[in-house]
Amino acid sequence: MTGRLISVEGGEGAGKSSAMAAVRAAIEGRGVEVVQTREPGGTPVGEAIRTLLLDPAHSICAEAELLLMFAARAQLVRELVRPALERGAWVLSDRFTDASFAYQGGGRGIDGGLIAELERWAATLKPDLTLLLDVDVRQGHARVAGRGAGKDRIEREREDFFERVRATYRQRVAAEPQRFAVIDAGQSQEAVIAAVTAALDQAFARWA
Ligand code: Z5A
Repeated sequence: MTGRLISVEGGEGAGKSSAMAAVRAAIEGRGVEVVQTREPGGTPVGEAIRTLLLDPAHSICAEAELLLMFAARAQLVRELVRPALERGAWVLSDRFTDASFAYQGGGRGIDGGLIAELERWAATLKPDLTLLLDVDVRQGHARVAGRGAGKDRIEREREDFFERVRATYRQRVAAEPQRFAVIDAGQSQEAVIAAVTAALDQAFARWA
């Protein structure tokens, strides 16, 4: 494989959308093909699973939620990610397996060893670089508060759930510091984009 897999992670209102655009522009600026995707989703099957997962009309137990996340991911890896990496493209994913550790592990309390086993078997890949947009839970929540009744099933969780999600992301950084770039997403959007671009420049230099 010659391609690279880059994921962007963060809690609610962290600003992943604008960060993704900046990452994409930085990679394309170096003449590299970018395949952009998202999780859960990214394939017809994955998008159908996403609709099911985020619909607030459904009550989904933690175990089913985890397995559905990995069902979508297994399909994404085989249908889109691996073929792209094999032809040398870089894959940019809005979330990847770290989100399952953070939300289903930290948030729902599922054993991390079990998630790691699913990662090995169903996901098979780890990102080469993960940009973690870290923001205070209340600050992130305030940014998306206007969504109100439009919140999806997971966004409707309580504040302590998102505190555990944030803490788990930080634990993952501590365990694998070389894979992560932590961006202070509490700053202005301009400062966040500058930090994202700097992190990518460092990665390019490392991989050159
Ligand atoms: N999930 C899971 O549980 N397990 C898994 O394995 C995976 C996912 C893969 C859907 O993901 C849900 O699935 C998600 C995790 C779960 N649930 N939650 N909660 P998603 O990534 O599609 O959904 P999301 O995290 O809810 O995305 P989001 O809310 O759209 O976040 P965002 O992309 O980071 O936000 P944004 O649209 O870029 O910014 C939000 C607002 O803040 C917007 O008005 C911006 O203009 C504003 N903003 C952004 N940055 C700034 C700064 N720096 N200053 C001021 N305002 C800002």
